[in-house]
Amino acid sequence: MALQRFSHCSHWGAYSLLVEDGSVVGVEPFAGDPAPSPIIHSVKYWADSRHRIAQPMVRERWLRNKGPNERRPDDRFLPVSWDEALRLVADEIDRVRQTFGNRSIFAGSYGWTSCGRFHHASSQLKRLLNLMGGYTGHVDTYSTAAGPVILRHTLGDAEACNGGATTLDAVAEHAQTVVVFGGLSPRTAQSEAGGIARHQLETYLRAMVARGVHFVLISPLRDDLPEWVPAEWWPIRPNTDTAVMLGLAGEIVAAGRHDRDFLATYCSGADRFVDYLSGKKDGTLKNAAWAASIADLDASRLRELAARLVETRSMLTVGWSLQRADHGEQPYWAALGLAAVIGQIGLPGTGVGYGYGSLGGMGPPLAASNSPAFPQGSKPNRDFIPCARIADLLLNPGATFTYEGGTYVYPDTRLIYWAGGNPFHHHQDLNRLRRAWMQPETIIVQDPMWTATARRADIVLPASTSIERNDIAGARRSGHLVAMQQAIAPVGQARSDYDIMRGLAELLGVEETFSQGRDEMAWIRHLYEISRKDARERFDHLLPEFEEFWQQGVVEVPTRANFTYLDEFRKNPAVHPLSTSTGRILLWSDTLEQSGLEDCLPHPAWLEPAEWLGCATSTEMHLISRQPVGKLHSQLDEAPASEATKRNGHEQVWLHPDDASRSGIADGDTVRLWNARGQCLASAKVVDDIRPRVVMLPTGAWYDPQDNTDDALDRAGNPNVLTLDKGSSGFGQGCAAHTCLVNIEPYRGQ
Ligand SMILES: Nc1nc2c(c(=O)[nH]1)N[C@H]1C(S)=C(S)[C@@H](COP(=O)(O)OP(=O)(O)OC[C@H]3O[C@@H](n4cnc5c(=O)[nH]c(N)nc54)[C@H](O)[C@@H]3O)O[C@H]1N2
Ligand SMILES: Nc1nc2c(c(=O)[nH]1)N[C@H]1C(S)=C(S)[C@@H](COP(=O)(O)OP(=O)(O)OC[C@H]3O[C@@H](n4cnc5c(=O)[nH]c(N)nc54)[C@H](O)[C@@H]3O)O[C@H]1N2
Ligand SMILES: [Mo]
Repeated sequence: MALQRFSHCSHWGAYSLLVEDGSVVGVEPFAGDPAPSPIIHSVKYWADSRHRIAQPMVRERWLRNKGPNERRPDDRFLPVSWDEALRLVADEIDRVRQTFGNRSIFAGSYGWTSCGRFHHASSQLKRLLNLMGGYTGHVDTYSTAAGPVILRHTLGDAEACNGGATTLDAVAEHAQTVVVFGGLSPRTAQSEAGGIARHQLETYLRAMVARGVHFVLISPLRDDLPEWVPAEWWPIRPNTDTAVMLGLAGEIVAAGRHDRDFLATYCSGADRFVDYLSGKKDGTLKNAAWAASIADLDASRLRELAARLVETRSMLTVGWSLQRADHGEQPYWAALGLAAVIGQIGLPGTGVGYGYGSLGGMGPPLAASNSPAFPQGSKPNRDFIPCARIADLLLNPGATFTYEGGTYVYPDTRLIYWAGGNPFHHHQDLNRLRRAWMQPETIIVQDPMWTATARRADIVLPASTSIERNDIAGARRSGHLVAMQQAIAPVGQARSDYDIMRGLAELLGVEETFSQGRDEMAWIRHLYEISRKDARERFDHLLPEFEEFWQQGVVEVPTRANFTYLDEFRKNPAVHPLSTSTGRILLWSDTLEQSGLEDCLPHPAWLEPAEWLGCATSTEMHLISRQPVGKLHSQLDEAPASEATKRNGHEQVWLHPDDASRSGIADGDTVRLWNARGQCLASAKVVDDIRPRVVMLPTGAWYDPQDNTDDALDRAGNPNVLTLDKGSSGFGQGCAAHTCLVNIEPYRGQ
């Protein structure tokens, strides 16, 4: 049979799938992509993965005795027909909502699933459950929670950390100094939620390099900027950035070089913030020497940088990783405080921006017109948890928690339905999650793969992958819409997420409202037409007819280039106030003062994290569990791009030569990482480009514990057996994965 080409897209890029005899034989990047991700070549491994779920399955133990159970990954699963599986699921949804109420169904269902906007698994699930009276959901994400919560409060919205900050084209054109906290890394910029056709981070970085921008990289790892970017590297102690930001601000204030006009006109509470910096509040002067002692950096270079920040056009970039930590609100707020003291916010290419490069669409111009999204409908009940509080929810029904100034109660969860996410990859302290996971009566997982989560479900529904169905990609942080064409037949008995939900809707009596009578292609066309109409009406931008789009594969949508965040506010704060309590940037918060939280004070403040090198024993190391270079989270862990990053079947942990020799570890040794929460194996990679006393083990290896006990050794190297399951603070309740101390030693076992 002749070679066929299909347009397709994943979170890591747009490409053509080359298909022969029903199999994917090649993948070609979208011609318009200046830096395609190698991960596109992994997608063909979706089709013949040994992890595919062939047909619906039910845990035998649960069938015999429905209710809380141990959910051992080695329990027997029985194959059932789709009719039986859907009937079991529909009955459980109905039983739990009738007996315990809709809040006892947890369907936050966090996860990246596939990039198609129509078959988006959790949106499909939420649309169905909204028609059935609702569910308990989640707010914010694992990616960002502490950050957006504090920015909503202090800037009025979270735009500055969602892709709405000053665009990188403007930074490349205007900034003279760029201070990078965390990273501007093509590694993370490979991915974008909802797909990305053009990877542009390197283009902007090259433009900055060509203009001679002075870069300072403040990060425990040198490779957080490409090696071709000439930068000063300041190997900071993890989780101490807030002290550096406050110390820089304190130096500027002490030198009398702070922008008094900016602070008076655009900020509220600046005086009290300045009092904190000068030590009036707590007797400690926040200056370069103070910051250097906490962050273990050079005080004189901090002083020089403080001067440079006010003497040149300067931009502070703060990665998402910094707020995925204990007190993760603080570096975001402190960076805002520092930028306010410098006074360049709202001017072209300067000020502060968050999350550049954390995803591929963070920094490039945003789409201006509406992007396609499958409508979830409105949620009839308000119950929610902060995204990363899942184990707390299951372990503490009826307990209260605080969030964004309010106090709420954890519902009593009887049923979990998870579609398109892998909590046994993504959640912190997996042993704690394993214990919590025993509590619900029923757990349903919908995924193409036998993930660690699917193995711990009672009913397992095999979803097709995106290459086995049609869909559409396109998101706010993407300048394109991409036709995702079905390239191969569904594997085994897999069904699309829409077909599964539509089948359930039928059994639950809401099919007509759920489907609106549309099949897959009718929905995709419908979603495209909404975007097309908006582009035409609001931006005079003509997108082709649907047929032409579908044939063409990739089309461009209008975008907002050379954007300066807060320029209108800067020009006229009375006409364009912020949506904060005072209309200005909050450097002091009355709400936080009233709430009396000890872990989120009324002003940006240095607070010691629960675990950091400042409180470590002589052998403990700080673990950075960052995003993997060769895959997206746990997806396609077995494909070559991911396998290439492993050694001897283990994920590789990076450590400094000094630490390696002190611990008797040689490059390539199998090592054991452990702390009180768990232990895992990894292969040691000895590198110079990491701060001593820091180890880096990427996320994504498939959790593979030796047995089902608390001290089970995870053989794959999933860092979440080690990480801390704690909210960033009582305000943001964000994931604190980057706050974690571990021990490391050569592995002597078999
Ligand atoms: N230690 C530590 N932990 C972290 C982080 C960290 O920095 N450090 N980062 C966190 C962050 S930011 C995130 S976003 C999370 C990511 O965590 P997740 O989003 O849960 O990770 P994924 O592996 O992308 O899970 C997606 C799942 O969807 C399935 N899937 C793919 N396509 C489809 C489909 O079409 N339909 C259905 N139904 N399923 C599909 C995949 O097989 C996979 O099991 O991890 C978090 N965990
Ligand atoms: N290839 C690939 N790309 C991805 C993903 C993936 O799984 N694979 N996941 C995507 C997702 S969902 C997200 S949310 C983003 C996350 O994007 P980020 O949060 O930006 O990424 P991380 O890899 O967690 O961390 C980036 C760097 O932050 C540094 N860092 C960690 N802690 C600290 C600290 O306390 N201080 C300082 N100064 N630096 C610190 C580390 O050196 C690390 O290399 O990545 C996205 N991009
Ligand atoms: Mo994320």
